[in-house]
This record gives sequence, structure tokens and C-alpha cells, in this order.
Amino acid sequence: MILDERYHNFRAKVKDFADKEVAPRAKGLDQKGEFPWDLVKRMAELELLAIYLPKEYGGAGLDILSYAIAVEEVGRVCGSTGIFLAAHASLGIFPIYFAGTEEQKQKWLAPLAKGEKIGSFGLTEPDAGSDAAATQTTAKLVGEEYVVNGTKRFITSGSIADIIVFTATKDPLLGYPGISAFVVEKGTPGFSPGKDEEKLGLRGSITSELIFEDCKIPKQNLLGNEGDGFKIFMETLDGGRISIGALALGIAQGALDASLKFAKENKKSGKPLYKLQNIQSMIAEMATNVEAARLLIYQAAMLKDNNKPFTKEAAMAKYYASDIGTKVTNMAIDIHGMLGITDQYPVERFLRDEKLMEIGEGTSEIQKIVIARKILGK
Ligand code: COS
Repeated sequence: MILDERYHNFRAKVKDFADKEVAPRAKGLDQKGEFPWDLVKRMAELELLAIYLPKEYGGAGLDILSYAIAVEEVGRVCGSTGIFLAAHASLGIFPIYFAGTEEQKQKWLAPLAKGEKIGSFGLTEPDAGSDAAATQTTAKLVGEEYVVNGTKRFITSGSIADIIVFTATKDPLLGYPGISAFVVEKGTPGFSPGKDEEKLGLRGSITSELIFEDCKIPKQNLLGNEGDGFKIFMETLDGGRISIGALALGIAQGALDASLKFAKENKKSGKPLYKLQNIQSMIAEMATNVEAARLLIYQAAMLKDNNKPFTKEAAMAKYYASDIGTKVTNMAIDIHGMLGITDQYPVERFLRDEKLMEIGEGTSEIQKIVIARKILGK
């Protein structure tokens, strides 16, 4: 795809960081289930934590396409660091930027952009995953405070986050119009992290429960108006799906790169692997899938950057990139043979990390619903 030179320069900067600083850590983070605090600090120094946020709020003042490129490049070497970046920038920062008052933006965005605080997004609950409108967590206004009760689940960076945007309803019977969006800060009495999940992949990232027990949140922490929560979160997820697509793309590119290296360095019956037709066929298929995913993701990013509708395109990008991502990482293992399932090569990690891309921020089935409704005019 032909991109302006500034995107090539930006990619080169992120690629250099990813190759030199993130790649050497990726295997250890995965194996030890260790969160990369040092890399968060470096990403803050490189202005990668809030790429699209205007400079007045502490961001890099770039755009969504640059942000997608950054997630892709980091994800190419480490899915765990990539998902942290995507969750922090798309889910932690965006709803405040999108729906916050000037005062709320001034208070919360700069510390998030500078990495002094970690952001997170609490939507999913034990009984409200794909059906986001089924939120059971309640927020009742008592005087000047909302009293919140409920549990959130599978929240990226949940237990380490300082600033968490979450949904709660006035009454679960009201459906989506009852849902509002709030910010809770770490240390607020009645708010505590529950357990962190042990996961198949993305093991260097944190996925937690969040528990609210009579947690009192000041009225000033409401984002937008009461009842706006569902739409704020849907708009946030539209953008988040671009970044999850970019992460799926990055991981797939990493698997393709590893396969090319392996095919060049190894032989079968004395013949270099890359000269075998079936290996060439697999490489061609993988490369075509990766390039097609890239086009869809960049298209969605450019639409958002140009203030055009992009809900359908973001859903297509996320659906397609995660779908081919799982396929491409699987093929990468096939190219490596038995070695591919050992920890001597990164491709087994890529497959484990890639699987989440089909599930998080809306499953593939949800993306298909979003796409079909847009096409059919619902
Ligand atoms: N942007 C803005 N508004 C949106 C929107 C979007 N992308 N999608 C829906 N809305 C609005 C609709 O326009 C509707 O408002 P009106 O009644 O004023 O027209 C309202 O929100 C309800 O929409 P809808 O009836 O489509 O809601 P559904 O309950 O049918 O749910 C899906 C829609 C399935 C798309 C939604 O629940 C969803 O995305 N679920 C997946 C959640 C998810 O991704 N979870 C991942 C975990 S969070 S990391």
C-alpha cells in the first residue's frame, strides 16, 4: 500500500524499538507471565502510549493510522506488549477523550499519555460479554455520589490500572438506555481487583476481575450524560477493533517473517525448504492474507482519521485480520514442523497470542452481526 513518507518514518522508529527492545523480552514475558513495566516506561518516552491524542492532552498529536502501525509493529514481536498498548490507548484513553468534559480530560488524559497512570476499560461481566447491553453492575445516585455494585471480568490491565472507565446501569431491566459510563480511580474505597486469569496466550499481559462493593464514585466521574454509556462504549469499541485488527496483523506478520527465516535456513532431504513448492504455496497464501488484512485495517484507520463512518470497516478489519491471523500462525507452525510447537521458535507463542484476537473486543460472530446490520441497513 502506498503511504506517505511520514508513515514510513514513523514505522521505522517503532520497528527499531520493537526489534531492539521488545523482541528480546517477548519469550521471557510469555514464559514467566511477567508484565513489562520497563517497556511501558520506554513507550511513554517514545510517545507511543497516546499516539493519536492531541499534544494539548499529552499525546503525540499523530493519527489513528500511525497508532495502528505502532500496534502492528509492537505486536509483530510481542503480543503481550501489543495488547497492553492497544488496551491503554484505545480503551483506557479514548472514552475520556471522546466523552469527557474539558475538566475530566485535563485531569485524566495527561497522566495516561505519559504512562504515569495505566488505563483500562470495564465492560465485560460474568453475564454480559457479547451482549454488552446486559450489564448487571448497578450505579445508583445517592446525593452527590453514585454507589456502584457488581463485578467486571476479563479486563485487560484491570488489576494494575489506575484509571478505569466502566459501565454500570441504573436498573438492569432498562436495557442499554439505563447504562452510563464512569471513571473509577485505583484506591477508591469499595473498589478492588479480583483474580488475574491464567491464559493460553498474551501471558505477559494482565486480565483481571474488578469488584465493586458499595463503591462511592463522585458525580463528577460520570462520562457524558446518564444513559450515554452504551453508545460511548460502542464508539470506543469501533476504534478498539482497528487496534485489535492491527495487533492480529502484527502477530501474523511476525509468524510470516519467522517462517521465511526458517525456510531459508533449513533443508529437507538436502534441499532448502524455501525451494519446495508446497512451502512456497504456503508462504504465498500467508503473505497475501497478511497484505489483505493490512489494507482493511489501514482503510478503517483512514476513514476514522477523516471523520467518515468506519464501524463496518473496523468490524471487517478485525474479523478478517483475526481470522487469517489464526490461519497464518497455524501455517507457520506447519512450516516449522515439530520444531514449531517447541519454545525454540516463536511461532507457537504467536498462535497462542493470536487466538485471543478472534475473541476480545467482540468475537468474530459479533463482528459479523455488526457488518451484516450495516450492509442490511439496520
Ligand atoms: N456507535 C454508536 N452507537 C451505536 C453503535 C456504534 N458502533 N452500535 C450501536 N449503537 C447504538 C444504536 O444506534 C442504538 O441506539 P438507538 O436506539 O438510539 O438507535 C443503541 O446503540 C443500541 O444498539 P443495538 O440495538 O444495535 O444494540 P444491541 O444490544 O443489539 O447490541 C452489539 C449490538 C451486538 C453490536 C453490541 O452488543 C456489541 O458490540 N457487543 C459486543 C461487545 C464487545 O465487543 N465486547 C468485548 C468486550 S469489551 S473489550
